[in-house]
Amino acid sequence: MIRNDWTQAEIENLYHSPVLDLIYQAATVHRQYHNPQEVQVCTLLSIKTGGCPEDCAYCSQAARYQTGVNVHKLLSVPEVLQKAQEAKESGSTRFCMGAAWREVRDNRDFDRVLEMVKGVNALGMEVCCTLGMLTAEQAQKLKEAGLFAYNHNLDTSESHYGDVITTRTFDDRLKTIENVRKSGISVCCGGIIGLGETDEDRISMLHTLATLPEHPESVPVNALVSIEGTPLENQERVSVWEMVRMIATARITMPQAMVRLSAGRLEMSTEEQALCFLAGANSIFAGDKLLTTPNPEQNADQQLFSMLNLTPRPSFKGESATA
Ligand code: SAM
Ligand code: DTB
Ligand code: SF4
Repeated sequence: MIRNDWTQAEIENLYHSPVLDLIYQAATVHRQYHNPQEVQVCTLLSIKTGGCPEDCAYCSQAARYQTGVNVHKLLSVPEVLQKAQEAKESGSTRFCMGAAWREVRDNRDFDRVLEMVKGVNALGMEVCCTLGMLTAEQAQKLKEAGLFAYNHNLDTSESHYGDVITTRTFDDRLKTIENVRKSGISVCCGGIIGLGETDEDRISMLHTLATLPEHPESVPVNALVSIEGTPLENQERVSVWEMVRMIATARITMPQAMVRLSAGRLEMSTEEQALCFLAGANSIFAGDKLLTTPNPEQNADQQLFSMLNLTPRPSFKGESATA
């Protein structure tokens, strides 16, 4: 049964259960709603890199921090379609384009992104974008161009939000998510752990997600990749048990969602990633780069899939491909 009325206390109880019980429960729910052998493979591409006016304390692309990121203006449509084709050939079924923007503006850059969306959709891939804040009208235009999903993370709890980002609010995030939802685009929304938040903050973020009128179709769980030059450069790396608790609690409270083991895989062993899949993760980012930081090589992921008997999930599963 899908519930949107989870209480904070219920989620807290789940999150703090003995970890092996939590994994067992999540694995059980996972098997009721998904084929546990199937893992979605997504590829990310940064289509516009760096120079962002926001102050997200974790981000390599905020202009105000000296991170050494290679700033790049918006890529051309053929460059992007070439990357999407390569991603498809290496087995990805979802292609996600990220831009270091605070929000979308109605200008020629947005028109170009709409062309990219049309082109990637025509390749038969699920096309996803993450471009910052969107109005309802912009969401509608993306939908008409064939956008399948939009990523916009809560990042952290409402109460920790102001310690991480001051240039926009938690409510701004919720508003964009609502605009995406209303347009009929699939919602991809999750967060990051390792930002100096408490367990209570993690539970509260999951509570916000699990009590949305409709759960996100996809919930990325990122471990902070600490970036030199940002205010969070010295944060300690999160342990696998913290990732497992987040993934398992997301899986139990939002059974139908794809739960994505997102940033942070490079530092994880095969065994640690296997625990995350057991706890209900069923999606990853593949390709040697996330947006600006490294990710496991294709060879390593092929070995991971073969070792754990995993198969890539087909695109548009349970959907009709929309044009
Ligand atoms: N600028 C847009 C925005 O902020 O919505 C889109 C791109 S932004 C890089 C997408 C998401 O990536 C962020 O919301 C955050 O959750 C995640 N992210 C960014 N930097 C990260 C890092 N260093 N470690 C983990 N996750 C990160
Ligand atoms: C998400 O939740 N994680 C991805 C994607 N959505 C856009 C981004 C991870 C970025 C990690 C840091 C970097 O490579 O810059
Ligand atoms: Fe800009 Fe997005 Fe990075 Fe924040 S997370 S600084 S909005 S690119």
